[in-house]
Amino acid sequence: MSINKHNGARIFKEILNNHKVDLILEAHNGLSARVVEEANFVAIWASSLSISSALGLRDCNEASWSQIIGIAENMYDSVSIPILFDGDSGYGNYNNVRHIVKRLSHYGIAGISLEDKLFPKMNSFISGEHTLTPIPEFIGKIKAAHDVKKDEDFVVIARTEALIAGLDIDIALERAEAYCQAGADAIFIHSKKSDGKDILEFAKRWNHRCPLVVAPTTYTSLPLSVLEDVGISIYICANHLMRAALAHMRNVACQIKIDNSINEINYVISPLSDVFKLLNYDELKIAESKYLS
Ligand code: SPV
Ligand code: MG
Repeated sequence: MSINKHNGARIFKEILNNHKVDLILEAHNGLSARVVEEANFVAIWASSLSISSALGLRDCNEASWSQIIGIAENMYDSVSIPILFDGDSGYGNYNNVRHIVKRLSHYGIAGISLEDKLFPKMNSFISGEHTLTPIPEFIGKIKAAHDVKKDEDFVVIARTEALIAGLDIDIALERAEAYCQAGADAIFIHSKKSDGKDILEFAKRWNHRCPLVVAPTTYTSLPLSVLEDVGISIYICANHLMRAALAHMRNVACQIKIDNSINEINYVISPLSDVFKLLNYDELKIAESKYLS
């Protein structure tokens, strides 16, 4: 199926259900979204951590939902591939979820991931307590999202933070089962362990009941084929362009300061011609000949 702005949700649903694992990469603004598309990724993860960081804010709902959605809309306008929106814990209760999902699906965003933590939530890799939402309340959010979506194919992914909260795999499975019954299109099972063994055990016991989503930020050495075999459908590279930007910006800033000059730095940064190419300035010439002649 060809990709256009109008069938992103359908395409993303197919990616979710195609019985193979697909990598999707984080973007946090229009430019990074273009980079993800240019590199031929099938979809974009609109990461709360990366978008917040790019705003200079912490990933604990310091940025408002409207700020984050505004960035997701910028990204949508910049690319043609589907965007999966990281909706945190829904910015409140079922009613906040309704409000956000209406707006996302109206705009053409492909789907939302909702996590079973309290609002405001804290990034999963920050130590401390990660309190979970009671199951009935979270089920209400999943149902509310489906009830208001403007696109039949808009995807609702339920993320359980049970393992992040230090609870055992039985509890994670119990929550996943309840979310699946409530209509979640996939389960996002998250862990901060470095070997990924808990994810593999969860996935084996889940036994392909519905597609699984993971973000293996800490367990990077698990082979993709192993994850695919246990039913992982989406492998989120959750923060890598934001971290790449931070590392490179810092190097360039230090070098300019040391050199007191921008003469040498040109060789390690993108030429402006690259920026103009990526953002398709040539199209303006074609448009000018159409509209200004
Ligand atoms: C994000 O990228 O914002 C995520 C993944 O939700 S994590 O940072 O691991 O919580
Ligand atoms: Mg997040």
